[in-house]
This record gives sequence, C-alpha cells and structure tokens, in this order.
Amino acid sequence: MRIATVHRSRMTAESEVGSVKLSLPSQTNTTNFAVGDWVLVDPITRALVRRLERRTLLQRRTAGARTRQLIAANLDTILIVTSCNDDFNPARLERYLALANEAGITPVIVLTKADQVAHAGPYQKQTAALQSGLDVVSLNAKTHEAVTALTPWCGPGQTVALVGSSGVGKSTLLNTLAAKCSDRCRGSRSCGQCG
Ligand SMILES: Nc1nc2c(ncn2[C@@H]2O[C@H](COP(=O)(O)OP(=O)(O)OP(=O)(O)O)[C@@H](O)[C@H]2O)c(=O)[nH]1
Ligand SMILES: [Mg+2]
Repeated sequence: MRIATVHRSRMTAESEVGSVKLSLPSQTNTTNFAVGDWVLVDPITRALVRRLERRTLLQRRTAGARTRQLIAANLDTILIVTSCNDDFNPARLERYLALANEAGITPVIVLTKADQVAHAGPYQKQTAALQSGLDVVSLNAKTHEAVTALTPWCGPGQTVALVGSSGVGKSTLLNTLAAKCSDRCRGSRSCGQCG
C-alpha cells in the first residue's frame, strides 16, 4: 500500500481496495513516514509490517529542530509552480530547485497565468537560465492544453508533486489534470460542469 496521510498517531494508505486506515504497532513513530512511502501491510489485520526502501525523499529542516521533517517520498517530478505576475521570483525558484536537486527529483518549472500577459517568453527565458537543461513550461492552468503540456511527466506510474506560493494555481492545475472543475467536484460523469 502507499501512505496517503500521516498524523501524529495514525496513518492512512491507498490500496487496491481503496483508502485504508493502518493499524500501527505500538512503538511506531509516524514522523519516520512520509506521504508516498510504500509499505507492506497485513491484508487481514491491516497492521503495518514495514516500509519499503525509498527511491527519493523530500524533506526540510524545521526551524530550531535538529530533525528533518519528511514531506514526500518516492517522487519522480516536482512541478515548481509560479505565475507570470508579481509572484515571479527567481530567488524563490532557486530555493525550490535546490530542494529538488538535493532530493534527486526532477524539477520542472510551471509558469501559470500565461494567458494574462502579452508575452510569457521573457519569464520563460529568465527561468530557463536558472539551471542548465531545466524544463520550463508556460500555460493557462484552467485549460485542457495544460494537460498536454505536462503529459511528459504525468505518465502511468509517475508520482508528481506541486509546490509554490499561495494563489499561483496549484489547485487549479490539479483539477485540470484530474479533469475536475473545482475542489469539490470529483471529476465524476454526473458533474454538470465537467462530467
Ligand atoms: N487566468 C488564469 N487564472 C488562473 C490560472 N491559474 C490559476 N488561476 C486563478 O488563480 C486563482 C488562485 O488559484 P489556485 O489554484 O487556488 O491557487 P493555489 O496555488 O492552489 O493557492 P493555495 O491553495 O492558496 O496555495 C484562482 O482564482 C484561479 O482561477 C491561469 O493559468 N490563468
Ligand atoms: Mg490550493
């Protein structure tokens, strides 16, 4: 199963039978687990047996603490989302790039709200100069063309995370990728707007 949520004393995982609340051995320290971890679970008791080795681990040092806070495990790609407006900040993008590079995860810069500027080219050029070989995509997160633009990183078996400041369009993009029209819609065929 794959860890989906991590709380102080409980964790849930996604499995072939849907979302499962794991039964944790008494000495389990949930801070050692991250969303995205693969774990072996007893199918009958749902007891956590052990965590499988991680391919990648995104983590951050917490202020004042010696330990590192685990953010996500086994990511293939980080979509670093920023928008073609005042949020655009190369120094901040460099910090996200350092986080991805340190974890061995492929970074892709996604410039949203390209529809709100006459030319996204200058943003794209400035971003591409931050790191050699860096993939930079500019798009309108509200339209289906965003799906096409991000297809190279969203194939079967790929795990992708979105990071970026508030308001840049992460949820909008996620909804577009999942063919949902809003946070509340589940992308079902019964949805009047997107179904
Ligand atoms: N025109 C246009 N509007 C966008 C685009 N992407 C996002 N928006 C709008 O920007 C606003 C903020 O988008 P969200 O998706 O909520 O941003 P977020 O990154 O999830 O923000 P937080 O959840 O606060 O971190 C919404 O009103 C979106 O409709 C885009 O590419 N073009
Ligand atoms: Mg959001």
